[in-house]
Parts: sequence; C-alpha cells; structure tokens
Amino acid sequence: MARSKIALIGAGNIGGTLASLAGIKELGDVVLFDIAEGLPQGKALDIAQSAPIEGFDAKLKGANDYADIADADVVIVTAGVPRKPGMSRDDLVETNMKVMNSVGEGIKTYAPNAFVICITNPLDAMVWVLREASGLPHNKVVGMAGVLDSARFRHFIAEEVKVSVEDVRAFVLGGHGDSMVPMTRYSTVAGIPLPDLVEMGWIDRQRIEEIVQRTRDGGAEIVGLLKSGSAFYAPASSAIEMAESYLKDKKRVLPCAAHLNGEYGVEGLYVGVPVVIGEGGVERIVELQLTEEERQDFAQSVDKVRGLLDTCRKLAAG
Ligand code: A3D
Repeated sequence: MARSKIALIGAGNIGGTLASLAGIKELGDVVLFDIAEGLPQGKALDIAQSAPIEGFDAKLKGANDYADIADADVVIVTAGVPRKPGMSRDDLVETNMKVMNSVGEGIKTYAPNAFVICITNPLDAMVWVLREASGLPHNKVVGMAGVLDSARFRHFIAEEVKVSVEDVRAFVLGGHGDSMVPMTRYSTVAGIPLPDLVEMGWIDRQRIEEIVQRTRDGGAEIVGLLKSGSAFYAPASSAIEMAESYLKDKKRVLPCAAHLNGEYGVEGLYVGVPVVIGEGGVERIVELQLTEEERQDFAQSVDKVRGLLDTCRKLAAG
C-alpha cells in the first residue's frame, strides 16, 4: 500500500517541526514547500538524516514548485509571516492574505482532494481566505487553534494541581487566542470538572481566571520571550494530532476552526468549535448548549472574527 503524502506549505519554524514530527510518527512521505530557495531542501535533508537514528521510514523532499505537492493527502499551511513583539495577530492580515491566495491556487491545481489544515495567522480569517482561494469543500479545510489553546490551558492546570498533563482535558470555543472562550465546566482532571475541583479545594476560582488569562495571552508570552518569531513546537504538535486523526480515521473530537453553517447560530464563518475529524475530514460539528454568559463570550468572539473578515474583504476589493 502506498504511503500517505503530507505537503507542508511553509518550511519555517512550524513547517520544519511538522516535517520532523510527521517523520517520527511515520504518518507518510513529506514534501516541504517554501518560496525561499534552499530552505525546504536543507530542512528535508537534515530531517531525512535523523531517520536512521529515530528509526523511521519516510521520504522527505524540499520543493519550490507546487507541482511537487501533487496528490497530497494532507496539506498543512504555515506560509506567511509570524508576529514580532508588540504586534497583534491581526497586524498580519494584509501580508498573509496575499500568501493564502497564492497557496490556495497551488492547492486547487495540485492537491484538490487533500485535507487542508491552516495554521497561518490571524487564523480564523486566514482559513476562510484559504478555503475561498482553494475552492475545496468546507469540510476539507480546517484551522488549527483550539488544540493549541487547550493544550496551553491543560499544561497550566496540570502544573497548578500537580497531576499529569495526560489526565487534564480542556475545552475551548471561539476565535484563537485573545477572544478564546474557555469552557471551564467541560474542562476536567481525570473526568472531574473544574467547578467540582473548586468545591473540593484543589484550586480556587481566582486561580482558574488567572490561568484562563495566561492561556489567552499564551502566544504573546512566547513571542515576548523569543523576541523573533512565535511559538512553533506546540503549534506543530497540535496540527499533527489533527492530521493523524484524518489519516487514521480516528474520529478524534478536537476543537478546531471549522466552517459553521447555522450551528451555534453562525452562518458562513470559520470559528473554533469541537469537531469530529475522520476520513471524511470534518465529519461532525459538536453543538453544545451554552449558558447565557458563555453565549455572550462566544458572540463577542464571533464578532471579532467577522470584523477581521470584513477587513479582508475590503483589502480584496482594493
Ligand atoms: P516562519 O518561521 O517565518 O515560517 C513561515 C515560512 O513561510 C517562511 O519560511 C517563509 O519563507 C514562508 N513563506 C512566506 N510566504 C510564502 C508563500 N507565499 N508561499 C510559501 N511559503 C511562504 O513562521 P512560523 O513557521 O513560526 O509561523 C507560521 C505562521 O503560523 C505565522 O503566520 C504564525 O503567526 C502562525 N502561527 C499560528 C499559530 C496558531 O495557533 C494559529 C501558532 C503559532 C504560529
């Protein structure tokens, strides 16, 4: 049986980490594409040389021509520019929108049957632009953000209550980062919801609020520390978890930026919600009952995404 083919558009910090993880997890053969000449070729060769030590079989190829992504099963997009200290994700709109248009064309021509995961920021708007440019069905184009936001939340909670990260589950809705809506009543430690842990005296409400805020600011905290570029290890792990669920038809329930068609009362936008990812791409959108407070937070988050899309449409109109 032929191996799956994974195309990574953008061979920067996240792209290189994605290639390494895809190899180590033996998800398939990898093509790293970038407009920068030499960069994808160099990273592909370097990672291929880690294979004998890590013990994986995968072909790795660097490319500057979209023809090399032909018939990819999965495409993960990180092409564009990341944030610098002091910048918001929204400051990237103009540059990254142009990049999404060219990447979308490449996917439309060479990999129209792929499952496409967008990581480029500002995520909820860029995944929309990429879908439009590629013309792929909405269920085959999805954005990575919720897995990362919930991983950050899980890490902080696990540290706070001193248990394994494996036993902490978190649930987030809404746009990426600043407008994320953490669903604390559905976030658990070994199945015990956080509000119950408050009752049990493991953590207090104030501390949960602080952790929620640190999670919202999680990307900026790392940008501030790195001083050039943004987070890349956890974002890459997050997208690989989504790709794996598709390739192995695992039907994981993961928070992703998915296209809503009336769910949660939202029409025609990409927003972070829990979805089931399997061989059909986004196979199901999980629609939760929200409390009044959660509904308001979610509506605010959706408004932010809508505002960003309006900016994109204005820019597109010139
Ligand atoms: P970086 O290391 O700069 O890599 C981006 C790569 O894209 C570079 O190698 C560029 O040469 C390449 N590139 C630029 N334009 C094009 C183009 N037209 N076609 C193909 N390649 C191109 O950035 P990174 O890997 O750290 O981050 C990539 C993106 O992910 C940025 O937009 C970040 O803001 C975003 N990001 C998103 C999250 C989310 O959770 C959504 C987290 C972290 C980073």
